[in-house]
Amino acid sequence: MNPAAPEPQSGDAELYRVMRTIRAFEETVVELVNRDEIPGTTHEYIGQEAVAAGVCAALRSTDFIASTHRGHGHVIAKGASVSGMLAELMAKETGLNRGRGGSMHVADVSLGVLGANGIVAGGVPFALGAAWGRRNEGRDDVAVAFFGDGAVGQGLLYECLNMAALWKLPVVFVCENNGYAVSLPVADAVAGTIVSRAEACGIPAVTVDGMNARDVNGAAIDAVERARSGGGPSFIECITYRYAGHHTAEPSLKLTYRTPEEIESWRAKDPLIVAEDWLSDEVRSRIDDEVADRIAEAVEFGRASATPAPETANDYMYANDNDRVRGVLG
Ligand SMILES: Cc1ncc(C[n+]2csc(CCOP(=O)(O)OP(=O)(O)O)c2C)c(N)n1
Ligand SMILES: [Mg+2]
Repeated sequence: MNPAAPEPQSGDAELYRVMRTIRAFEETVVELVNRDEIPGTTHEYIGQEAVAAGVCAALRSTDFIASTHRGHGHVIAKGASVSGMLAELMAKETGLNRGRGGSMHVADVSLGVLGANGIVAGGVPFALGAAWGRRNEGRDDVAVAFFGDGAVGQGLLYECLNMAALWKLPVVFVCENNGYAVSLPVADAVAGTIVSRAEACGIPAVTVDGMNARDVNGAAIDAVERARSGGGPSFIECITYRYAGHHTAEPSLKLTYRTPEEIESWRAKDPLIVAEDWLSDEVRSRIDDEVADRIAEAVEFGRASATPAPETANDYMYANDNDRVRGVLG
């Protein structure tokens, strides 16, 4: 613990535990992708952990989140089983979605996780729908829409900002501005500021240090409280950075859109290093050990699990309609 560090706050250990879990999970995922134990490519969340941890720490289990293609961190932070997630990515029957969803469609509706989403900005209307539905039921649950800076170029986001403001929906818009949409820098894609877009709809908007889980959490607590008490939507822009490529296949492409110096400069702001200052060495290493055990168990669980039987490939495609699907397809 750094003697010049700020006073400990309740929740610091939990924020650190969630971030360490996401980091360890993602590092393991990269290894398993490289060994072909996870099919396809995945989008790593490494570097952005403070956003998922800080936002989800402000939520209850009955609140909703709608995620993105870079969704593992959000799903873990909302409380999903790490073993179930890893098995899902390994396309195993024991996965959260029986191995059918994979990285970009992992979901756990029982925890309010409406799913990762392969369509840029595609999860945002899910959050609006969930918020609207819950409010109509007279409940005070809140829905968070996570999206990247790339979603700022999607018209769908503006339809959602407009509707959420008009209908005063209990939604928190969380923009993870990691500086790039694939290789396109934000400065070449977004005119003006990101928050001004929300402000144009009358939605209160703030920009926070997305590498600092306490800062993100503080903004999220305010926004969630506003939404829960009928005050309508809020918008949080989190300035963050991804250390890895856009996805696990990027290293083989040898892209040059960012310099090693730029990546290095963000390493000093690593959200885990920032949070290390808030905890004693003892607490930190206990959490590190617990997380390492949990991830090792998840790998064992995934490896020991069966892949879905080929004849079940069409199952779960339509609700309660598997016979029809089998009839049509074969
Ligand atoms: C509607 C749509 N357009 C294009 C793509 C291809 N695509 C996948 S990820 C991505 C960039 C997204 O950037 P951002 O929203 O900043 O998220 P980040 O990858 O930085 O987390 C694009 C263009 C897509 N998936 N969906
Ligand atoms: Mg981005």
